[in-house]
Amino acid sequence: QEYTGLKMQITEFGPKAAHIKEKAAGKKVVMVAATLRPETMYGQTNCFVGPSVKYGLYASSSTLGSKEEVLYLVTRRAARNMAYQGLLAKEDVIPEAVYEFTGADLIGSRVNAPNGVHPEVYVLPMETVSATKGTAVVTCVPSDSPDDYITSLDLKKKAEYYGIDPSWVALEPVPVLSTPSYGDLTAKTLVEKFRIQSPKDVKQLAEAKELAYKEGFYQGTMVIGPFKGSKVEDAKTKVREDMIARDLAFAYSEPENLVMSRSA
Ligand code: ZZB
Repeated sequence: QEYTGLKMQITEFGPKAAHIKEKAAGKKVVMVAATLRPETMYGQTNCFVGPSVKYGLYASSSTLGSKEEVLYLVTRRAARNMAYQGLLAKEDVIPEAVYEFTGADLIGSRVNAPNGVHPEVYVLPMETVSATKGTAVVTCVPSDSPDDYITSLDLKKKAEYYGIDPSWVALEPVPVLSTPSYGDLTAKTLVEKFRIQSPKDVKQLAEAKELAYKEGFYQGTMVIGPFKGSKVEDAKTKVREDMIARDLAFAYSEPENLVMSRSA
């Protein structure tokens, strides 16, 4: 699986993240979100972590020896894949974290949202984040991801239950691309069409995600950014290459799931 690793630098450590800031000792901390939709980054409204998922800080290879050292914030599993790809300071070893903590500690921190209309967003909890996919850091694009749309609604409705400030989840979905069937807020349209009520409606969400991927990719036209008016099919690679060239992101891949490749 070929992801784009989006570099979301922490600009402000949240109320429970003082200990992380301390251990980072003045180094930049960059949360790496794994995405398959680099063309949708204009519409980021939050960054999600799994509240009980374990994360760590790992020294990046890109800034080794320079004054501006960078620590990537990902799961240990992702760090291992990154080490093999030369993205960490030490290659071919089981990388050692500078420090480890759970996602809950990151809630309420602020991060850069590269390419985003909203240049900075808050980190929020997403219970359905998988610890064994990507980096377990997920950028929230409620215009085009049904999971992100319904999770944002749920967080808004139950802010107190989740222990978050309502202002952290105040950004509305931003139209990024338009499709003939679902308009310019594909995720909202699909969530309503499938009557999805909560992030726990996993079956309908899987179906909605599949449709959003297909329709967005094959029928979508960009309505924002330098490739406005282009087909998503054409814009996708261009946006990705541009982000990588500007050092906003890097290529991050994961080995195929063994069970899947065996049955394929
Ligand atoms: C931004 C984005 C915008 C995404 C969109 C999707 C969509 P997949 O297809 O199952 O491989 N993601 C990444 N890592 C995780 C994780 N550990 N747990 C839960 N979700 C995760 O999933 C890849 C997509 O799922 C990634 O691409 C990421 O969200 C999220 F408009 O990044 B995406 C129709 C989907 N639209």
